Amino acid sequence: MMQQHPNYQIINVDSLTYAGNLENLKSIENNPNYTFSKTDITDAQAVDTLFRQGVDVVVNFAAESHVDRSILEPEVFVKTNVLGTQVLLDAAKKYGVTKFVQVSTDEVYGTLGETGLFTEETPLTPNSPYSASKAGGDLLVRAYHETFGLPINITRCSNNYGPYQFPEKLIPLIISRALSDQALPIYGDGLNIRDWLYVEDHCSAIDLVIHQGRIGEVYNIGGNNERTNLHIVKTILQELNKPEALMTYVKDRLGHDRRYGIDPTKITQELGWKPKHHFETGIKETIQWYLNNKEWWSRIQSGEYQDYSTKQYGDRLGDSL
Ligand code: TDX
Repeated sequence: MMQQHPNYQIINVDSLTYAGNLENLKSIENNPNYTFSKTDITDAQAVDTLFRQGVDVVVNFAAESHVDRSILEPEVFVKTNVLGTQVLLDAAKKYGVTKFVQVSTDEVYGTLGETGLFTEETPLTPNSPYSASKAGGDLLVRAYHETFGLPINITRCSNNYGPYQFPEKLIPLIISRALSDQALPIYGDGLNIRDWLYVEDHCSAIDLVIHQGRIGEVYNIGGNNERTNLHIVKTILQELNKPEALMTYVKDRLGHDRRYGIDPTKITQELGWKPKHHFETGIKETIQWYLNNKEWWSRIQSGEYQDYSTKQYGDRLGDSL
């Protein structure tokens, strides 16, 4: 955003839980148009103080986002993703923002069979505590538009990948574990399908929605890149020249959605969005980034993340953890 819109004043609000990392933003921390605020979006008073400075546009990226964690501890998902969204909506309403963009997920649509794609009209049928909490947030955003006329958009993207992704998500998890010759946990039969979207393509879509999205509309964002988990894991192993013997089939995720696939027709036709990155090159660049930034993810793989990792994979992988 700072490159695309050098005159914008950006306030970055983050409560810096386990996945937040100021190191990621070193390159802009001294830019006069950038401010960081360590604030929890569920803290209504602190949020009010921020909005009092004058805010035109809100883009709500703040969320607990990892499905496995929501199975272990659902409460914080409801708190941040539902209550936090409501706090932001109240402040946006009080101070009269010109646009509130809710960054959501295709997971609110539930799961697909072998055919069909998620459109903006697909009914919301979330299957995990995570996706249910995101759907709850989305419904509040919609309701503030219908009830109070708040100018909103909701975006629903497919699985993101790229640099700086926290190594609990499939792609960075597999890259980092493979590089350390650790067992690679494959849930169930490994044939679940996700629709992969390079993070910068997601960002360019959000930028378009901020500036050109029709008020009140939902936009699905996806790059038509459906792949099975096995395909992803084997591609990474091949690139890293590591043996497939590292692949370890483990107990399936509870309520594991089988397939996600986005129909991006609306954003493509209405706003002219097109992804720039092909999956085959995007995944190679991503692997290279993790190879070049081993220190970044090594530092993360300690402390709180280590505790979670033991809880999540301890029983599944036993001694091979
Ligand atoms: O160890 C693993 N083994 C495994 O087989 C992990 C972490 C995942 N998986 C499987 C589960 C999924 O089928 O890989 C697939 C991708 O898993 P995640 O990276 O956890 O992503 P997913 O559950 O699809 O959700 C992601 O996309 C939608 C994000 O985490 C969400 O925040 C986003 O809304």
